[in-house]
Amino acid sequence: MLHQTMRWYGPNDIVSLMDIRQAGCAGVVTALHQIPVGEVWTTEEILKRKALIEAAGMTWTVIESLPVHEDIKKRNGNYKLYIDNYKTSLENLANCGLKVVTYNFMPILDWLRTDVAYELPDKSKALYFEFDKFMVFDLYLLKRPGAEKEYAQADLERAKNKFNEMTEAEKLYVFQNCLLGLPGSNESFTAEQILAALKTYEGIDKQQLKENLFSFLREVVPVAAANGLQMAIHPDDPPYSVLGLPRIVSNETDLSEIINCIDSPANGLCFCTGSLGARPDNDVIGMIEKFGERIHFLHLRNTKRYDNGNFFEADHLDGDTDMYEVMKKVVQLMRKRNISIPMRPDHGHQMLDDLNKTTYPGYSAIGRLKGLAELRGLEHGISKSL
Ligand code: DNO
Repeated sequence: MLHQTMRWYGPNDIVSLMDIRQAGCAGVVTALHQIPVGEVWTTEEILKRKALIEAAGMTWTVIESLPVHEDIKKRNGNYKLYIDNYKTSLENLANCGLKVVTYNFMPILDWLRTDVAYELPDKSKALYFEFDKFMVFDLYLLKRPGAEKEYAQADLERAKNKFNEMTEAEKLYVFQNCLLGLPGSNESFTAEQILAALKTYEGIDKQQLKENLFSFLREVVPVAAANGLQMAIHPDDPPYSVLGLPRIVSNETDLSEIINCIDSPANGLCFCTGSLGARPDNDVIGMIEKFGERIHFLHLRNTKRYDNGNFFEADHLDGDTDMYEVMKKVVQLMRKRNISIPMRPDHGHQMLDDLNKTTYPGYSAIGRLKGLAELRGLEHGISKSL
């Protein structure tokens, strides 16, 4: 069976550990969000967090994320120090008995949505990425220098029409959503901060960023392997370039290159069906087959794609990714490898009582509980019938 978990943002999360346990989870996915990116995670802090989770009757199954400092992604500034710190954090995590470490290599921004409260017909709320609104943000609100050169003429026309039809309140809303900070923080970037950060990526193209990732992996994967840890890279979300930034973990070719860069079981994937599934040219089911041996953690989530790269987060069993086929492959994979892979229902709709609460976008309790229950039932049925 899958090892069922949910993400917990730590003691400040209004979703409690007991909520997570009541949802049926055996494990928790969390990170020490209070430690600034790049600093060492000390054994003391790791053990404190671990004890909290264990006192609630669960295990700390996956670290999500041990974040990678921007200097490492750019391979400049203090990157050597930050890589050393990363290695020390890995050793400390292993000494505390942890096993799976998720990270990503998205420049500046993690995941991105233009609407974090997109109302569905039943009045629940979902996350939505609308490409036209994103162009409005980029071209008219952020006013990124040179942005217009990166879009096709037809896109520019649509962005202009969209800008003209949006109210001031809608513009502000999109602006705020696109500037939301890292997961687990309540802070947002300012436009000035983003523009300044973008400048620091000038001259770093896709190939360069890939090389920087591979150099990072060549240093940290051996440390992970020696300490019995599994590294799991999370794909880009959305899985294509945004704000002119290179994105290098978006499709099958990217994943192959990453996996082949160091042939070690410690060099693995956080396989997110939601991120990868937002691209019509990604064969998500085929990718599970192809990369199965290196899948150390699963994010199960579904998206419904519209034209122009737009997508919203559908119910877990609905949307464009055939979750039945995904689950079948996963069950077969676990039997073949004779293991239980940790999974979490990634994101959920804001619904019922949660509509009156302020939660981290995508991480209210009830919608995720619903998604997890559906996925659990699906797995149960498939396991019995195979
Ligand atoms: C979004 C998450 C991502 C993920 C990181 C992993 O909800 O799946 O923010 O945690 O990209 O490093």
